[in-house]
Amino acid sequence: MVKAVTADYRYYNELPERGDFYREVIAGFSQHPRRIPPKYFYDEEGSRLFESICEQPEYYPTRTEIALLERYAGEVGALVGSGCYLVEPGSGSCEKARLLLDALRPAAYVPMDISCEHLRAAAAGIAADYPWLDVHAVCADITREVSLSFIPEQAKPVMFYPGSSIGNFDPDDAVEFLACLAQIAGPGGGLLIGVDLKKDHAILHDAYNDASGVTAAFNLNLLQRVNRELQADFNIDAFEHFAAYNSVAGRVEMHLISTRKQTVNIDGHRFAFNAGDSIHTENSYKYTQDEFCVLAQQAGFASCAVWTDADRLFSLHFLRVR
Ligand code: AVI
Repeated sequence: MVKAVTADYRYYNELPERGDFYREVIAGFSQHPRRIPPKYFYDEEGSRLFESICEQPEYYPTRTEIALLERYAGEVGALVGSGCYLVEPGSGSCEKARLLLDALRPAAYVPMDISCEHLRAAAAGIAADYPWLDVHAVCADITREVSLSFIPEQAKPVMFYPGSSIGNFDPDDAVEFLACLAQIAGPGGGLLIGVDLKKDHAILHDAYNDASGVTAAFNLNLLQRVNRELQADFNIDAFEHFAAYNSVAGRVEMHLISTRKQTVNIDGHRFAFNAGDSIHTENSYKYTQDEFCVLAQQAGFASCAVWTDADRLFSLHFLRVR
């Protein structure tokens, strides 16, 4: 059945009634160094800033991955076959899925994101532009268990996880998360995933310290979000963005550094900072092609194909559940 040409899509909200934000910030502030999970970057303003990061000349991952998707969508389509359920956890603006839809001709597209308004707008755009496609938008925290009971049992889902967001998990958690994707995909299902590669440290440094200061604004917006949503009184001017490659751990680390001695109040909890104290806001692990294949194998996937750009900045892997 052909669907009518309307911005028509199905919407499911799987977020808990009372968000986990408060609990996770207070718990993260009891650790040393203090930390806030990176998934909380993506409120409306954070999602907007992230899209702007992706357009910065220093931030090579987005344009490199897009070029790979444009170039190899046909090869991916030949591996996947038509009629799959294309499931995209952390779909953001859904722009990268657009590069696959004509080559894959999936039966349904399932964007999933924690940022509900952003998700709804992106899903409506896809539904309007691809009237032949079933769109099921799921607002969820993808780091928690999510039920996708509307996917028929005979469908072989193909998970799509671009952007190297897998790098934002610590390796053990990455294996656990990939294992969840394997479970949703089921035996014979697939995973198309973008993975940022290890490279010259100067390229990495610049990518997370763009000259226009967009990454710094993205990092600092986290404190603005805590102020807005958790009745906190962070003085944003008293923290600064810090990002550097840690070559021992193989990751770019982002921190917010207190520039002075100060006390911050979050909904009645008081937290003291000395000058130089850090809030660790993100890790972005980089992998060699082989390191990532080992990780994916531990999660139950077998590698089918890997594409990289000529400068070996970024990789796109297609894997099947064993
Ligand atoms: C979403 N994620 C893959 C980005 C990254 O590169 O780790 C988030 C980001 N943080 C700073 N710039 C981009």
